[in-house]
Amino acid sequence: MTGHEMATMAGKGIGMSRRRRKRQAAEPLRRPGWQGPFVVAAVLLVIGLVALMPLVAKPGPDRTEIVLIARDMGFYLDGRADRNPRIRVKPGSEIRLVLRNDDAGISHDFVVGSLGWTVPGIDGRGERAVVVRAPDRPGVYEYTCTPHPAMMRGVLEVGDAVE
Ligand SMILES: [Cu+2]
Repeated sequence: MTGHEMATMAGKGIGMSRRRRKRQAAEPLRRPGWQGPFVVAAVLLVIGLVALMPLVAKPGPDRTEIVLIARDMGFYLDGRADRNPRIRVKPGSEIRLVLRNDDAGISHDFVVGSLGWTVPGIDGRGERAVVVRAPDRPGVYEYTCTPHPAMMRGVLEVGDAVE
């Protein structure tokens, strides 16, 4: 290696490190200019998503769904075998009440008269839903099917003992 080559390499080395120093010196000046708004936007986005979560998630802890099946002149909870079951709901909870009629050729509805809840009649097979809100205080109410009140009636219980 000649003295000239060594001098050239040393020169390049100095040149590189000088450029690096220059870049490092420039960064702190540039950072607050363009990165600040992105950080603020990211924080706002996270806050927004967290705030929207209760609206997006449903049914939440206070929104439940009850699926009632009208079959063979009786009411059944979806997946349960007991006829005209005691239906339990939490005080103040919002309930999506679904009535499914499995009796072809027979009309059924679902009414809790004292609460003003009505899933309108379904003529033959089909499904209908209404959203209702349970009373804030515990209590016991009767439900019926308007065309068949003798055979299709049961008790709706509003109480805290509902898990
Ligand atoms: Cu009926």
